[in-house]
Amino acid sequence: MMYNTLTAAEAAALINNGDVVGIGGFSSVGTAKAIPAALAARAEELHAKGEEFRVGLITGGSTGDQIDGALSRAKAVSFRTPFQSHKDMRAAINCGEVQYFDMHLSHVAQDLRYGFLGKMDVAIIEAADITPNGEIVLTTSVGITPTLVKSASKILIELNAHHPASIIGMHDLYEPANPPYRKEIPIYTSADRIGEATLKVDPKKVLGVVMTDMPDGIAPFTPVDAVTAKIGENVANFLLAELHRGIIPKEFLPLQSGVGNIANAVLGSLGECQDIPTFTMFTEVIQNSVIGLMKQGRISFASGSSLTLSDDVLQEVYKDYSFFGPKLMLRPQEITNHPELSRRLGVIAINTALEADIFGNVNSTNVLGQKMMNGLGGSADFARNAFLSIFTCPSVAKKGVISAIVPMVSHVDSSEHSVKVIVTEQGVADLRGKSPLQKAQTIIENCVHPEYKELLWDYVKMQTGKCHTPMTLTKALQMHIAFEETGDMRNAKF
Ligand code: 0RQ
Repeated sequence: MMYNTLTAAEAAALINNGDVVGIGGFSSVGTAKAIPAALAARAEELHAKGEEFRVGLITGGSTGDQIDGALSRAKAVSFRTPFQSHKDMRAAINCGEVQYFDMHLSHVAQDLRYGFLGKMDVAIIEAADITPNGEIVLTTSVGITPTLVKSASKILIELNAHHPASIIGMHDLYEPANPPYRKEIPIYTSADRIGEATLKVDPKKVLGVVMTDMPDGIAPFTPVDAVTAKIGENVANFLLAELHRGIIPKEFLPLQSGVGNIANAVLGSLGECQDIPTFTMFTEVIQNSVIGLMKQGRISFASGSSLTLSDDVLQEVYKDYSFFGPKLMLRPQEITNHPELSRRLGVIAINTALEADIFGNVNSTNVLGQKMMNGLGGSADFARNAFLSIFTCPSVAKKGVISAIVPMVSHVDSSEHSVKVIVTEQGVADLRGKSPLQKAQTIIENCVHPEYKELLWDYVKMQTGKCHTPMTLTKALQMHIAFEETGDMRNAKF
C-alpha cells in the first residue's frame, strides 16, 4: 500500500484542539469508527490534565456511538452539523454544551465548497479497499465524503476489513461544479451512472491508514405495530388510488422514504400491495425493507446515499452480491437529495413528522419548539421538490397526552406549500388544491385522533368566516402550553 499505516491512537494524536473534523459516512453507516473513538479517549486524557480539547464536527448525516456518542460524552465537540440521532449528542445539544445547526442534507457539501462552513482541517473516511494507485473504494455510504477529502487539508483513512473489496462499482461519485460553471446533472432514471466508482484523493494529504474490522452496528428494526401498520396501509391505499385514477403513471414513480420504523412499515405495505407495479427507489437511505422487497422482485433498483442495513442483512447482500450488486447504487447526498433530480424523476417522497398543524405545516425536529430531536435531514429536500410529498405520523404521541396535529406547529421545517398529503393511522388528508380552511377541515376530519377532534374544531370555529386563515394569535400554542403546564394537551381550552 502506498500510504503509511498508523494505530487509531497515533491518528487521533494528529488532530488538534480547535480543528474542524469532517467524518465521512451517513446514516450511522460507512463512517470511520476507530479514530473518532480514539479521539474521544485523547480528549478525555487532555481534559483530565486540565487542557482544553474540542473540535468542530461535520458529517454527512447521523453517526453511531463511536462518533456522536463517544465524542459528546468526552465533551470534545464545540459545534455539530448537519444531523445526529444519538441520545448523548442530543442531550449535549439540548443543554447548550454543543452548538448545533440544522441544515438540509443536500446543502452540506456545497456549503463546504462555497466556504460557508469555514475551513476543514481533517477528513476521516472509511474504505473497503485502497487501489494500487491510492484511490479509495468506499464502504456502506457516500454522504459528503468526496467533498470532505477535497476541502480538508489532512486525510486519515480507516481500511475496514468487514467490507469486501468486491463492492467496487457500487458507488457513483459525482460532484457538481460551483456556479457559474454548474451544468445539469444527467440522471434520467434511478439507475443512471454518471460518475466515478472510486474516490481520488490527493496522496500528499493522506497522513495514514488505520486497519480495522468493525461492523456498522445497525440494530434490527422493531416489529411493525398496529399503528405503524395502519399508517403503511393508508399510504399504500392512497398511492394505489392515485395510480388507478391516472395521477401516478402506470410505470409508477421512484420512491423516497425516510428513516425509522414508520418508513420501514410504509415500504413493507407498498411491497405487499401487488396492484402497485415493481418500483425503484431514488432515496437517501436504503434500509432493511428494501432488501426484502428486492428479493421478492417488488423493487428493481435502489439509488441512495447509504446502505443502512442491520449486520445480518448486510451479510446477506454481500453473500449474494451477484444478485444485489447490480440493483444498488450509492451516491453523494448532494445528488440523491438534489432538487433538480426529485423534480425530473418525479419522486414520491414519504417522510415522518413530529407534529403537523391543521394548515399543513410540518415540524420534524424541535419538540415543543425547543428541544432538538435529530435534525431535518433530507426530509425537506425531498418534500419541497417531489412529485408528491407525503408526511406520516401517529395521530398521538406519548400514550395520547400529545396530539401530533396542533393548531400551529411550534417550529416549521416543511411549510404548507411543500406538504401535499398528511397520513396518520386515522386516515389520509389530501391537501392539494385546498384553502387554509379546507385544509383544516380535511386534516381534522381525516387525521386527528378522536380525543382531539372537538378541541381542534373549537379552535377553527373561533375565526371561521372572519379571515383567510382561521388562526387565533393568542390561542395558537394553547395545546403546547397545556402540555407544558399540565402534562396533557387535552387540558387545553379554546
Ligand atoms: O419518542 O420513542 O421516546 O416515545 O418522538 O417518534 O413516532 O417513533 O417516529 O422514530 O420515525 O421519528 C420525525 C423524529 C420521527 C424522524 C422523527 C416522540 C415519540 C418518540 C420518535 P419515544 P416515532 P420516528 C430522510 C428523512 C427528520 C429527518 C428525516 C426524523 C420519538 O423521522 O428525525 O425525515 N425526521 N429524514 O414519542 C413530542 C411530539 C412527538 C414526540 C413523536 N409531537 N412531541 N414527542 N414524539 N411526536 C432520511 C435522513 O434524513 C437521514
